[in-house]
Amino acid sequence: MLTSCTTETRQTSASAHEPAELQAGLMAEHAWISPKFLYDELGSRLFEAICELPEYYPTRTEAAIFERNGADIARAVGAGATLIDLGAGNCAKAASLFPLLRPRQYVAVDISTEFVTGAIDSLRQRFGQIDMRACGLDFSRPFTLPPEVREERRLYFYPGSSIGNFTPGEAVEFLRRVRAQCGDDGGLLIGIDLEKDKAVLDAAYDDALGVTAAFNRNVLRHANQLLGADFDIRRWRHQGFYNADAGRVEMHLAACGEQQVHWPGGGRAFGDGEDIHTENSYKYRPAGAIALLERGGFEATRIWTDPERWFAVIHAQA
Ligand code: AVI
Repeated sequence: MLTSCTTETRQTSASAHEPAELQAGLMAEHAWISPKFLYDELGSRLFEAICELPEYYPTRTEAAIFERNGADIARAVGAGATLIDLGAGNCAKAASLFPLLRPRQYVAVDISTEFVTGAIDSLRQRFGQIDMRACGLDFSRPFTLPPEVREERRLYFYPGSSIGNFTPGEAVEFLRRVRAQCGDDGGLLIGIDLEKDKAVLDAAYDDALGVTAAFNRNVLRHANQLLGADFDIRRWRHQGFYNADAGRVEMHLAACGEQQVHWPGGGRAFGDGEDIHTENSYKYRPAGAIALLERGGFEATRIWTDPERWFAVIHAQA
């Protein structure tokens, strides 16, 4: 695991156990690939494109909540914090809030170090007064922030409903890890997607242009690279749908015809229609979201939603 922060550009140190993790999922009775493998460089760019799609409401709905309630949110969280952006990507969301939140230090944390370091380099030119750090680490596992990160008033920022990509049990563990790195004066500003009509959710995760399909199928290209596998990407079909009983959107890749996939030291046969589960995206009711935060050791102080109550931004304190 890579846990150092830097102000210089450097290479991602992919974790050595990734091929083993991929292989274990592919060999499971119902094959699966962790959604973190969706985000190689191309996957991160495809996700940026998803956020522009008319069907994918979370990004614009969350942005509208920040736009409409900016002053109120800034009052609730207070200025001068150490803003720790989990899954920062291109850092655009946090940067748009700098004028409101006026952080003293900004720490952009992401599994993709190249992506986040490049973003920080250009932000530094615009916001010279904020101390900025890029930090490459996989926060889906236990993590420790390096000593350069200020301990005072840590405000964790976790927008975009990425918490929905954990199971509720994993989400609680994740929140507890954040809480442990928070200090008693810290807090969390989090975006959480809410339950809504199946038709809206189905369209958001299976868009007309096929961008989400490309994003999902790209995980096989990434698996080919990491594992030396020979998935024939054209022979896998995207599935993205709301499973109301489980309270989550699921993404799968279904085999088009029987096929044998090989990788050094292993392989697997897939039957026609057999699928690989690639992502869950849990949707919560407001009360469920607050309860989740409480189980994670936080107390929700404020909740802001859009008029249709499709999405919630919550401030929680340690
Ligand atoms: C990053 N995460 C919150 C997205 C979501 O909505 O679960 C990932 C995504 N998968 C398909 N479309 C977007």
